[in-house]
Amino acid sequence: MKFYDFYMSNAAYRVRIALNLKGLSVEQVIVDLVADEHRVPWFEELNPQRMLPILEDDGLTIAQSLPIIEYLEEAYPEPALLPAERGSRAWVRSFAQSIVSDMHPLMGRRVRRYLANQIGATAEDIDGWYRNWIAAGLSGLEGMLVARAETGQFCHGETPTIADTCLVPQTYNAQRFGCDMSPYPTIMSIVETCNGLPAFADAVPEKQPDWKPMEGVIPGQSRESK
Ligand SMILES: N[C@@H](CCC(=O)N[C@@H](CS)C(=O)NCC(=O)O)C(=O)O
Repeated sequence: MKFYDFYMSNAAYRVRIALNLKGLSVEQVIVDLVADEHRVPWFEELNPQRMLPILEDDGLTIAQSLPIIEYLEEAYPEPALLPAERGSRAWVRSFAQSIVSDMHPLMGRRVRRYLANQIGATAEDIDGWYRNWIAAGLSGLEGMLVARAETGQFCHGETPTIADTCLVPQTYNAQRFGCDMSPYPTIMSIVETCNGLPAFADAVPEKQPDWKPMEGVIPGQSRESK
């Protein structure tokens, strides 16, 4: 299995967690998004959407983090990352989709780049944009967790599911941008439990071989110096 990865990619981070939970090793191919390596011909041929992550397995090329994780779930069912009961499976998928489809697309690097370069948004404007969508998304997720009897140490019950593989990277990102996480105690308790597991801890950007201090809100502007 070949996995096209970049330490800073939130979507790739989800897949790294799933691979670790399933104990799968991959040949990691680093595609440096900051250096625009996803916009070179060989990568565009691999993924015309010009996005990470990509998994290659068994002659297949799979794009999109959730379909990749669902593929791993079908190909390598143990340990299960989806609950057995179909209503619970639907809930886990809907929680994951709330992050992957509703939150993350509003915050990506290309969106921030467009806001800065095409709309003329300042760093402050972009910070405000980011915080607004993080707060809208996380408060909805907190509500989903609080409302549900099945919420346990993890988003669903007492073992990690696909919901956790999406939640942890999204909160990592929010913390990286200095968002106030105090309104989300249930989320933060789950995240702490997850990060106590090697599968999650080993997937963090800082532990990746290509890690370097991250860029900030506007590409080219480092937040680490702040
Ligand atoms: N829905 C996609 C999102 C993929 C995505 O946003 N990838 C980002 C990195 S996290 C990317 O490759 N961005 C390239 C760019 O912004 O130009 C997934 O879940 O895989």
